[in-house]
Amino acid sequence: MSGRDFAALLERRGFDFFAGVPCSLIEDLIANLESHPRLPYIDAVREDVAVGLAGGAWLAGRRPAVLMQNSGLGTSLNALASFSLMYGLPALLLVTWRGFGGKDAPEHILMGEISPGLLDLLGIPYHVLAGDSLEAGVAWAREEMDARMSPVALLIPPGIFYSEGASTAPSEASPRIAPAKPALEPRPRHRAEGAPLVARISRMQAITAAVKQLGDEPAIHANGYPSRESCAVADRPQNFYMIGSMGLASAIGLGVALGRPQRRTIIFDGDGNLLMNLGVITNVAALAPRNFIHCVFDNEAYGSTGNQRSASAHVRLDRVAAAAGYRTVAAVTEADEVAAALRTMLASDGPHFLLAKVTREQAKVPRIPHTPPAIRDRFRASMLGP
Ligand SMILES: Cc1ncc(C[n+]2csc(CCOP(=O)(O)OP(=O)(O)O)c2C)c(N)n1
Repeated sequence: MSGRDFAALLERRGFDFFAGVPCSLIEDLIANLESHPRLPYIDAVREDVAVGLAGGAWLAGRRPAVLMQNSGLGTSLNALASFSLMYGLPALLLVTWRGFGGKDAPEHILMGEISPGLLDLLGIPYHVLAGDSLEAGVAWAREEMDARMSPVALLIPPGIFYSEGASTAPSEASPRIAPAKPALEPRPRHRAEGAPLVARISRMQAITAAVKQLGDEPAIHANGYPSRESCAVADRPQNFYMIGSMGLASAIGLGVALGRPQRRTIIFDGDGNLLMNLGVITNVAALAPRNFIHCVFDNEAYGSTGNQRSASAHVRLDRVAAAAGYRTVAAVTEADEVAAALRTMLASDGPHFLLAKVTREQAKVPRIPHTPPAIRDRFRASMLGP
């Protein structure tokens, strides 16, 4: 089947949101989606980001599919285990099966051997696609993901899709670059121009100031204390609390924002969370969703695990966001500045980036009292209505 016909089949079955990282086995399908008049395809920077995007899109009412090579199953294990499976978020995983039958380039052999076993271990049901059962495979996946409220996979061996216009441009050998010498001395803070930002308020104070500006906007919270403190300040159905899936707040938020472009979407991120998947800001900047507001509570530490230092003491994340191409960027250190910046951002087109420097102080707040499915259901109801 051609990529175009397969895209049409997916559309007939109701799939309306696609995110992934390319594999040559589905080159034609991706080329078709990239230029499709109706079906959006997000070129995620990593497969776990695509899983986050798909989950966010489902929470916003879409029916998502994730495209990945089976090597990306390795990259997305934690996103699948502690996000899609834990919350119960339906998605179709289209996983190409490199290393199929033990015949492929060396880097694919082991992953090819263990791919079905990995899906079994995760408890993700799958079918192996065959040329004469594509229709039935997609129908099964659609039914199964809704019935189970879970991701399901279609493993795609080589030779299922033929190409209508594949590019065969040879990849250029990358130039050799000498590795930088590791820095042994602590580096000065914020070596870029301008005075350093000195944290004056706690994350709890910053979150309190931010939450007061919100109406019914959905807010996606990074795992750990950002979630816990925000829940203690104001537990709202529109709050999606990440319990695991560290690093995915911005990806999930991007999925929500793209899934419901008319609703402003806020991300309450941590510096450690953002650094874990920094590449996602290039997805945000490239797609430039106007309704996307990215707040980072930057304590220059992995606060939730004991305040181990993070790289953001040396790297101004707001400048990274500005360089990537966010529409507006602000960096603040006071509660009234948090409030004022967020007010402006809520009233204007984004994507916006708000860096709030905060101290490492941690409030004594309980864990999130809701189960993952309860967080999912009340959030989705707040997006779609009863
Ligand atoms: C993949 C993964 N690695 C490590 C952890 C442990 N962990 C949980 S929260 C956290 C720190 C998050 O730091 P940050 O986003 O800066 O938020 P903070 O707690 O400082 O507010 C870590 C390392 C995890 N949950 N998942």
